Amino acid sequence: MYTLYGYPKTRSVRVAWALEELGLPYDYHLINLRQGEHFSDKFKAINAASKIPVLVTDEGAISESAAIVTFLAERHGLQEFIPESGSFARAKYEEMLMFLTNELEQPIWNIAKHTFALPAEKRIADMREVGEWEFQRALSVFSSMLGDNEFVCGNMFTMADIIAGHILSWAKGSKLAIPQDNVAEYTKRILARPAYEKAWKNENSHLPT
Ligand SMILES: N[C@@H](CCC(=O)N[C@@H](CS)C(=O)NCC(=O)O)C(=O)O
Repeated sequence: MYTLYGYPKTRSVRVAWALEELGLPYDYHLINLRQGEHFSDKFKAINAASKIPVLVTDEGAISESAAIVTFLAERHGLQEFIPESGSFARAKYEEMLMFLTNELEQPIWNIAKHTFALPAEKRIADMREVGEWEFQRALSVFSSMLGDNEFVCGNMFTMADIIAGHILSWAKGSKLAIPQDNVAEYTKRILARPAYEKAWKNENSHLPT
């Protein structure tokens, strides 16, 4: 049985979503970011980076959301959720994952860091404008990569759609515009998946009342 360490409205929903898509049971362990629980020695022993998500398996702990969802699809996907290892389609999947996490996500993360995540004295107010500009630049690249495809890797739903869907939902939550019709429609389509709703509802249900 897997244990997911996470907190609502963070990247841990990516892993919860992947687990739900695969129909895998899992324990959910809330790491209370608001109370600084991620800096505890107990959690640092699980992830030295003090970050969530972390998936604890029988063989050890895995961090980095894109790596975790890829691992889950490799192990449990049964020819779905990820193109075959060594195929050209798999290279395009990896390309998409790298693009998403290195290019599309970073401007949103920068905005978040300079709005609330960094200590107040390290924040630069102008980063919002820089982030918006960088995000739009990456978003138009994403729009041409997506084209008329149903999913980011063509006609098969993959774990890259989970990463893309979460980033786009995060962008919307950060009030960033999504002017391209194909991306706006894709976002709606992906976020309507029942597994996504199950995932965030489960995370929310662990919040202290
Ligand atoms: N690249 C990592 C990023 C993980 C990350 O930054 N997680 C945030 C929550 S979304 C976190 O734990 N922040 C706590 C902190 O930075 O102190 C991933 O995709 O898993």
